[in-house]
Amino acid sequence: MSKIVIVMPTYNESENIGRMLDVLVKRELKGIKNHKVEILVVDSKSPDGTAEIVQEKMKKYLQVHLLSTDKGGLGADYVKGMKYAMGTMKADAIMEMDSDFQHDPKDVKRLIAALDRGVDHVIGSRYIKGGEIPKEWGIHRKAMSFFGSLFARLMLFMFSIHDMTSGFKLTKTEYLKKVNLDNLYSKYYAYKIQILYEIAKLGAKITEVPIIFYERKEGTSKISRKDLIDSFLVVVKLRIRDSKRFIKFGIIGFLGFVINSLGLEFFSSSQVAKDIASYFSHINNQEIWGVLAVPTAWAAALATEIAIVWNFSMNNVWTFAKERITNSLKLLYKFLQFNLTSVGAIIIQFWVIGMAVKIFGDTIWVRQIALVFSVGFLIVPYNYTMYNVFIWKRWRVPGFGWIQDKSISKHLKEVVSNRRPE
Ligand SMILES: Nc1nc2c(ncn2[C@@H]2O[C@H](COP(=O)(O)OP(=O)(O)O)[C@@H](O)[C@H]2O)c(=O)[nH]1
Ligand SMILES: [Mg+2]
Repeated sequence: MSKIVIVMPTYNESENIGRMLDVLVKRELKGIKNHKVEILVVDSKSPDGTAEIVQEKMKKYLQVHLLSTDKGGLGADYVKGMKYAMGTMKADAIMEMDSDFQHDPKDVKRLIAALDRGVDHVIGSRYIKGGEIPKEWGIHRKAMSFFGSLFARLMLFMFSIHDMTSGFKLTKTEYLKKVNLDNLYSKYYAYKIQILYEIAKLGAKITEVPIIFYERKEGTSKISRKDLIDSFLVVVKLRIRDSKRFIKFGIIGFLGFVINSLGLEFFSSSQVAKDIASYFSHINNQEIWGVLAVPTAWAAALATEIAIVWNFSMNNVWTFAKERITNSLKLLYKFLQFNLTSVGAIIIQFWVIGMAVKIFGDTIWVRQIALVFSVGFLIVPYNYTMYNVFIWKRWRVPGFGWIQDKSISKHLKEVVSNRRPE
């Protein structure tokens, strides 16, 4: 039997908290037999007497606990509650739930039932079939909530999660313990997005269960306009933090381009390129194959090969340092494989630059503009795909054409859509 702690933050919820604890303890928790469920109210010294009401209830209900904190923001206060629940209360799973009845206490058992199916993180979701946001919300608020969630999904490659900002959720502490709760980017509402993202990366199995998010009846909402900006920043920071690899890839690629460009100039006036091209001088006036007789086309191929060697070795020691190949036999094998995948790049350069000088004349401008064109539009997308799929094997390529980060996509598949019971 595992222990579940419902962490419930409150700030000025005297109109709600008493009734909420009654409903939970007297009605909802009674029906849950296979878990020990307790409630931890995290109150931030509400001036309206919320804590006193909780203390009253604690005399009657042994399952209710109170943690009084300074007001540090919803995220910061949740973190204090989670730590207390994991440490002092030894929780195996933590439920996050609002105290204002926007989350229906009846849904507690539905979230727990999802956990019992072997899931690590259950989201009470407003954006899957059966879920709802308040009908009373104006179009502005609806759009903001929906597009906010969509933005986070796209930026963080979490396409299969529909509700990124739900406040009603259940998480196994096994995963929460691995998240660095002291260094979250947000102290406010956006902490939710980060925790969800981090545990998805850790490999938690995630499920969404549809919930109806009701309109608040008593008290007032504490969410503010700055939470929108805060959420935006959290998503962007996470993206940048986890895109270091792409940035490194870009730097190596840029230097590779400079090498390619200098190499092209060097070889186009070299004897080597002329010698190779002279083998094909008899087909010089053929429309397509005549390009084989163009020395600059061969210069482009040679320069490309040098850039390829540069890219391979530098990406191996720097960009993909974690997956770095060190065994020398394997390195040789990979290098050959890499060259095989790069044949495409050499052929692209050969034809684009060769054709360009054939048509527009062999000047430095034509060569360099053709190089920029072929690298920018053809080589970069081609190479990055090849690297990730074949060489360092970071991507899998699902049927739909979306290319996702393997570490995340693996764990986001299971989206259970069970209809809400009446
Ligand atoms: N401890 C604590 N609780 C908070 C804070 N801000 C909001 N809450 C509680 O968190 C829950 C959700 O807040 P609410 O204002 O209803 O947000 P909304 O549902 O997005 O409008 C409610 O139970 C609030 O009382 C805070 O800074 N500290
Ligand atoms: Mg609310």
